Parts: sequence; C-alpha cells; structure tokens
Amino acid sequence: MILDKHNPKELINNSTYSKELKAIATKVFNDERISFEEGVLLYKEAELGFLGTLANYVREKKNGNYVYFNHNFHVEPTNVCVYSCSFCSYSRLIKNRDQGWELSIEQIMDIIKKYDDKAVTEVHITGGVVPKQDLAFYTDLFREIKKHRPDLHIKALTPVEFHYIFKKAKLSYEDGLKLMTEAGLDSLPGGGAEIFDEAIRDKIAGGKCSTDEWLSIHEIWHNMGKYSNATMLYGHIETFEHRIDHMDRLRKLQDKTNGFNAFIPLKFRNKENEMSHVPEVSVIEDLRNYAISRIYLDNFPHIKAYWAMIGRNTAQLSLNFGTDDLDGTIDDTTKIYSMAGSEEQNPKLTTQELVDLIKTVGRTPVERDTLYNVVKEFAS
Ligand code: V47
Ligand code: SF4
Repeated sequence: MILDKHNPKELINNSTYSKELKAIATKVFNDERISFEEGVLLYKEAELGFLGTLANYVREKKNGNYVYFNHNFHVEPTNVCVYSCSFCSYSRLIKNRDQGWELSIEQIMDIIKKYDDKAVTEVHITGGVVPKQDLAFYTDLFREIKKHRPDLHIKALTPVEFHYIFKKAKLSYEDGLKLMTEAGLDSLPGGGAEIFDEAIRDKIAGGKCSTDEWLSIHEIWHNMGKYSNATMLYGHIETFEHRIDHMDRLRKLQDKTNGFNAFIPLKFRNKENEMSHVPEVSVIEDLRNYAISRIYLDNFPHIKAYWAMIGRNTAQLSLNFGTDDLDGTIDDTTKIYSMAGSEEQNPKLTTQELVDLIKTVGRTPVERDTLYNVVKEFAS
C-alpha cells in the first residue's frame, strides 16, 4: 500500500499491520521511546514501507529537510596491525609488515600539506595498531598538524588504538586522552565498536579493546566536554537482538553524556577477508537497518550513511529512510572499504556532486563542520 507522505499517521489506521506494530507507530508519533523488545520486533516483522514512514517522521522532526556533508580527507598511518579481526580486508599482520605501509610523521605531513589550498575542514585519522605509532608519535603528529594548519579539525583514533597506546604508556584513559587533547585532538570517530555483544565480538574481533573499554573511553571523552561518533558493524554473524543490544548500550550512554553526534551503521563487506564465506545482506536490509536505527536511537542527533562503504546510490536512497548525513568529499584517501569490496573503488565526490545527489531526492544540502556548525546551505 502506498502511504500519503504527508500523513504518516495513516499507518495506525492501516488494517494490514498487526496491533503490535501499530502500537510502536503510535509511540513513535507521540515521541515516546520504543523498548528493546519493540526494536527486535521491528527487525523481525516490519516491512520497509512501514519502517521508512516512521524513520522519515523522526528524521524530519530532528533535522527537517536538511542533509549534511563536510569537506574532509582521511589519513591511514598504517595498515599493519597487531590484531587480526576476521572481517578486516585491510590490515596486514605485523609478521607480514613488508606487504603493508607505515607512514612517518613527515610522510603524513606531506599528505596534510597537499590540502593547503583546499577548503577542507576535517582530517580523519585512523588505521592499524603498531607499537611504533605510540603516544609520542600521535602527540607529535597532532602538534605538527595544528602548527601547520590550526583550523583543521582533527578527528582521530578509536578506543582500539587508545587502549593499546595508553596501556603501553602506562597511562589511565583520562590522562592519556588529556595528553592527546593538549596535542590537538578535537573529536573521536566512531570506529572499533563492531558489535558490542561480548561473544560475537570475541569471535570477530578478539583481543582488541572490550565493549566496556570502548564505552568507557567515549564516556570519559564526553565528560571532557568533547564529541564523538559511534558505528555498528552489521550483516555478518550477529542476530537482530545483537543489533538492538548494541544500540541500546549506546542509547544508555547517550542519555548520560549527550556526547555522540552521529550513529553510523557499517555494512559488513566480504571481499578477501577471513569471513568471505558470509554473504552480504541485501540493500533492502541496509535500508531497514538505517530506519530502525533512526527510530531506536531517539537521542542521537544524526544518522550517517557513509557513502564510501555503502555506495553513493544506496546512500542517496537511505535519505528517505532515516539518514540525514552523508559524511564528506573524502578525496580518495581511504582504502578500508575499497579493499573490503565496496562499489566505491576510488571514493571521491566534489561538492557539486554531493549537492546534486542530495537535491535529486528533494532534500536541502548543507555543508557542515565536524561539530555540525553550518558552513553553507545550498538553497533547494
Ligand atoms: O571499526 C573494517 C569497519 C571501521 C570492514 O566516525 C568494516 O565519522 C565493513 O569507523 N566491512 C572504521 N566494515 C571506519 C569508521 C568510520 C568510517 C567513516 C566515518 C566515521 C566517523 C567512522 O570500519 C572499523 C570497522 O568496523 N570495517 N572492515 C569490512 N570488511
Ligand atoms: Fe586492526 Fe582495525 Fe583491522 Fe581489527 S579492524 S585488524 S583493529 S585494522
């Protein structure tokens, strides 16, 4: 059945939906929070049209017709890693380090300097974990970047890297994060979250920071008055209950700190990794997942469709299923997703391409900075 876009409450009078689904719709339209069990029910029973209508309602209430993007680029200091997550197509084990790259501070500064005459606002720095890239390496790097370009927002490292680096330096998370901030770190990206259920996490990402450690580092960071994102790796061996459990732990932390800006679902891509036998989920499932995350995470301001991972076409479609952010221009500076099999083998979009992509679905493009301050609104 085609629903009237302007009257989403039709869902409640529609006889094709069960009374349980209608009860969820009523809650959402009354701005009430849905429960864990209701979240799982949405995954198990709700079809895409129903989810899209609810998610779009929440999305437009929070962000109107706006779709955000930024001018950014990535630096991946190394693809060598002491860990061996089974979903990772990108890293090379430390014993095979001759097959990978490990950049020096000078080499990274050469990349940063390439953007001297470009209007980028953010550098996103993350990669593998190696002993050499330690506390001194990153604090020196952040100082160098800020000395060269004080206006560039440094969004860098995840609890996976922090946990390893601070343990090696015999520092508490609080003291370590304070030193990183003093050196120039501005925000944390959402990586390393994978899936919080301990048993699944152990199977696919054993050995790296635990769920509690991931959440604790973000909590400490938020308590320092800073902001971060959160991801969820979905579509592998997890169940729907595990996805809601993941979002539930984030929703609880956000209730305490209000420090998360965006939630970023990351679709498991299966090219050339130890989980290549696990099939990828469908685009319909991607859209359902975006929609349910928009409905469940009622205290997250933004849901990001990371186009370099999901592909620009699905990212564009998702703008009617709860998402309001597309990440940025990227400029072909990340390899994590192309190596894992994304349709975007050289991720790079110009401002005009992003603006056109957003306008095609009738939304209003807004260039933002990392903290969602408006840089420029593009009239629709
Ligand atoms: O933590 C690695 C994921 C993440 C695969 O905060 C994979 O703005 C799918 O966190 N299939 C790193 N996913 C990327 C990340 C990120 C990206 C864009 C924006 C932001 C932000 C954060 O990439 C890892 C892991 O979950 N990943 N391999 C794979 N085969
Ligand atoms: Fe290392 Fe990150 Fe890859 Fe895991 S996902 S092996 S921590 S680079």
